[in-house]
Amino acid sequence: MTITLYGRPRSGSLAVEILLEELGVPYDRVLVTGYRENIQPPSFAAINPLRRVPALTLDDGTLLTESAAMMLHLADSHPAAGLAPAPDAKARAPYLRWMTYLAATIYPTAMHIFHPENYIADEARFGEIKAYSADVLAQQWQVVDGALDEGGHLAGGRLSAADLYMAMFALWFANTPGLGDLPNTRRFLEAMKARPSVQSVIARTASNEAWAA
Ligand SMILES: N[C@@H](CCC(=O)N[C@@H](CS)C(=O)NCC(=O)O)C(=O)O
Repeated sequence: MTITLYGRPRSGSLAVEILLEELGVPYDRVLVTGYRENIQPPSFAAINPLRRVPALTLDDGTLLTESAAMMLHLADSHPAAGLAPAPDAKARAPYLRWMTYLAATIYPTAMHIFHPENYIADEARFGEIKAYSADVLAQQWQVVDGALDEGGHLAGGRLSAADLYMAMFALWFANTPGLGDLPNTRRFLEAMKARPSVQSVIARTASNEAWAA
């Protein structure tokens, strides 16, 4: 069975797609759109009851939701790629710290900015939520900016899946003032954009190549 990634361009599937490219493992992509328009295929609710992307089915049929779980599992299960510090390595603790920080701190703040409708019914207050969350995100970015080492990595002095996960959020917010002022993150983003894995995913998105329906 081939690994299948359910997602859509520029969504949370981006990091998983970049990691799969880095690992060089074959995978299929299934486009899932229409969450808000209520036109999502009902069959997707069986895959993720929250109807959010990404979702991933592994080669043995195991289903995963939660982007961080996908990043951790894929990196751990391909040790030859060296994208996850071993459980007994010193770098494992900071690796888990930043993986979790991105998933539990940065991601929800980003969702408040992109999807205020998921948090409050009153449309008149969307602008307030977005502006407040943008300030919160700027503070959260400063923390992660300070964690990048001289080589631009979050853990272990080398590229890890945590960097690839962070690349997704940096790409989402590349043009926002909060990120623009942070020199380490700016350099990090440029280095990530130069990686063939990131370039191929971005090129596919830019050319709007359809995912398999
Ligand atoms: N905790 C989940 C969050 C997933 C999530 O919120 N995905 C967003 C896209 S980035 C989504 O599908 N939102 C539905 C929508 O509002 O379109 C994860 O890490 O995978």
